[in-house]
Amino acid sequence: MSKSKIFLDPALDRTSIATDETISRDQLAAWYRTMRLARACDQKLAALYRQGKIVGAVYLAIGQEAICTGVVSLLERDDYFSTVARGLAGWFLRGVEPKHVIARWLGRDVPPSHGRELGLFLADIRQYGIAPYHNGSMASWIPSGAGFALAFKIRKQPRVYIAFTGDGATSPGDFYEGLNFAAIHKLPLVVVVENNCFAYSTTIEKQMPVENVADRAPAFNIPSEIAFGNDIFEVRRVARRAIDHARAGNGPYLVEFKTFRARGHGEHDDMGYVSADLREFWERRDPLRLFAEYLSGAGGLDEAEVRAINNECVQTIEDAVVWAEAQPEASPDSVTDRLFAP
Ligand SMILES: Cc1ncc(C[n+]2csc(CCOP(=O)(O)OP(=O)(O)O)c2C)c(N)n1
Ligand SMILES: [Mg+2]
Repeated sequence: MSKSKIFLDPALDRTSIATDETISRDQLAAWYRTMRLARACDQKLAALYRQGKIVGAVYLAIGQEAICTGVVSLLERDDYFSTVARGLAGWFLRGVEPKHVIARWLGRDVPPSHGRELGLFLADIRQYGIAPYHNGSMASWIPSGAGFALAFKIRKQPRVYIAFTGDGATSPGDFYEGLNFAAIHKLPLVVVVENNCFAYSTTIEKQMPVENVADRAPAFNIPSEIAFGNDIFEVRRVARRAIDHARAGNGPYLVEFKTFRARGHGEHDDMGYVSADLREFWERRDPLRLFAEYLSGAGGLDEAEVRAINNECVQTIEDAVVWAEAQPEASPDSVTDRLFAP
C-alpha cells in the first residue's frame, strides 16, 4: 500500500464538508451534541485511566464519532446494531446514559450489566436495540448478526441489522462464514467497516492481500462502497443506500469507511508506531472539527452556540463521573447473577 493510501485516497479526501439534505438546525445540533458528548466522555476516560480509576484497560472512539452517529441516525427504533466502544456516539444516540457508560468502566454495580462486563461492550436489546457483540473474538458479531437478520427475515419484519466492525476483524474466518451465509439467504445485514488504518499496531498491507476491505465483497457477490468516514453527511448518504438495499430484501451490503484511530488501540498503547505526519494529516480531518466548521458556516449556528454545546457536554460528563464514583462497586457475591434466564 502506498503512503497516500494510508493517509487517504485523494478521491475521498476533503477538509470541509457539506450536504444537499435539508436538515433542521436543531437536528444538526443534536447530532453534533452526540458526537461531542462521546468525545468529552472519551477524554475524561483517558484522564480517569491515568488516575488508575479504570478497572482494566480502556478503549476510546476518538476520531471515529461521525460513522456511528451518521449510521445510527438513519435507523428505525426496532433495527438492531452491535458495536464495541468505538461506537460510543451510537450508544448515546440510542439513549444510553453517559453516567452508566462511565460507571461500567469504573466497575460499578449499575445497569445494564452491573459491573459484569468490560466497558468495551454494551448490549441491551430491549431498552436500546443494541445487540450483544456475541463475544470478544473478532468477527464473531458477523455470524451472530446474520442470525438476527435471519430472524427478521423469517418473521417477515422489514428490519435491518448493522454489524459495526474494525478492519482487522475482516480477516478471521467468522467474517467469511457470516457474510457467506447472509449472502446466500439474502439477509438484511449491513456490515459497516470502520477502517481506522490499524488493527492494534498492524497496518492493512500487513494483514490483507487486497487494498481495501471492500475488495472482499465480490467473494460474497454483494454490493460494497468505500467512503470518507469523518464526514457525517457522506456517512449518511452512503449508509442510506446500504440500509435501503438490505431492508428491501436484497441481502447484505458492505460499507467501508476510511477513518483514523486518533488514540492508541487502548490507552495502554502509546501509538509509538504512528508517524507524526499521519497524525497531523488526520487531525485536520477530525470529524468534530469538520462538523463544527460546517455548523458555524452553512449550518446556521454561530460559534458561541457551538462552544455552548461543547461546554454543556463537558459538564454532563463531569456530573456523570461524580454520580458514577458514588455508586457501589460490583460485589463478588453477585458474580453469577444475571448470567442465565430465570
Ligand atoms: C480472533 C481474535 N484474535 C485476536 C483478538 C485480539 N484483538 C482484539 S482487538 C484486535 C484488533 C482489532 O482491530 P480492528 O478490527 O481493526 O478494530 P479497531 O481496534 O481498529 O477498532 C485484536 C487483534 C481477538 N479479540 N479475537
Ligand atoms: Mg482497525
